[in-house]
Amino acid sequence: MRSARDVTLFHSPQSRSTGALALLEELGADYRLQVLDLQARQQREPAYLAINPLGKVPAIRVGTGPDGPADGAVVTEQVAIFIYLADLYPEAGLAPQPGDPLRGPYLRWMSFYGSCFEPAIVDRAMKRDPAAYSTSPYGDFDAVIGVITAQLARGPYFLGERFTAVDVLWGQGLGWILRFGLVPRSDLFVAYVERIRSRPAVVRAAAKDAALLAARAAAADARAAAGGAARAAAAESAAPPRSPAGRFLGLRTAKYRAPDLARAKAWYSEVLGQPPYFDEPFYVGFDVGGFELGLDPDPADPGEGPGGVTVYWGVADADAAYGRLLALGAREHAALQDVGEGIRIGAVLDPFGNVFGVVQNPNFKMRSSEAGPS
Ligand SMILES: N[C@@H](CCC(=O)N[C@@H](CS)C(=O)NCC(=O)O)C(=O)O
Repeated sequence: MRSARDVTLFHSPQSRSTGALALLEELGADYRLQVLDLQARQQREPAYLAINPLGKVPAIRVGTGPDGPADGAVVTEQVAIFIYLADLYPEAGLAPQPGDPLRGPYLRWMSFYGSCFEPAIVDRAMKRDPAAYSTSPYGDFDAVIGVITAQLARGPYFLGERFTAVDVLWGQGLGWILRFGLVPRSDLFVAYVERIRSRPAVVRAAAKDAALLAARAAAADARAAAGGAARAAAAESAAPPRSPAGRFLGLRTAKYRAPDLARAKAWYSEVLGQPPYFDEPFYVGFDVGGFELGLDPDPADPGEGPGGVTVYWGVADADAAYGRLLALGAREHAALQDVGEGIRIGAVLDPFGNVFGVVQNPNFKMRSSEAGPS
């Protein structure tokens, strides 16, 4: 059976498509997810390039039933998807309709996101100057931020008192760039992002993403265990038997003490720019590029022992990461220093007294995700 409301979202957790997922939740839509693993480059496989030749998420396909051919309408680009979906569910009231005086401002702020804000943010993230004012699609960065600030100062939402699909788009976009330190952390932006992020639909979307990532990590662990068993079996036949118990497999988890678990969870969610994948009153775990950062509230935990251990988390830009940690309330523990060969290393004290290290090491390539945020 086909229906104009039969929506498939091509999605990758914690990417731009999370905004579209949150919108589907806000709309109360009945939708299917087709999940792509960007790190595994599934977005560049022919099957997906047939949906979006640019190999980007989000994309939606509409009007194709579960058994029908893949001939439904395809929409790509966040802004187009948002406009399309919010109009598809007019009863949700998230899209002022033609004739409504807010329709113009609604379309303006939707488009401003894609045609001004994102280009400005990308240039800023790449530390690039914009093109000449007359050529640049956004003018200059400060002007863009000034325009958004002025608009948000007028009400809790982009269209004043009325919450619309525009806010789902901007709540997610501003949330990401606050986390990456690309815009000034003004009270106005922080409060706006929190207002949108705490909406039940947006929380549901974040929880779905966390569950998808946890399932992906569990599948990867199972594959690694199966591969390890196969390698061990092969090695066993060629070499004298040795106990697997003593073999080290690499770093898995760095556990930090967190007597105030709620505060530590909030702080590390901010620092890492992601929610935990494991969240229980007795332990909170974050998946950091395949390694676990754990928070342990147990005051009886003995910690690292007399010698102490400092775990250094790999970063692409140690100065930026260190500065951001300080801006988020960490204190300097070991000043950032250049130890040769382009390696920069330093450590801060997190607000709970743990030593938290960062290292930028161009010579040390990990197998896990050194690709930046998608
Ligand atoms: N113009 C697109 C941009 C989408 C985009 O860049 N998506 C990223 C995820 S945040 C992506 O799919 N990256 C995969 C890749 O480039 O390989 C839109 O507005 O939807």
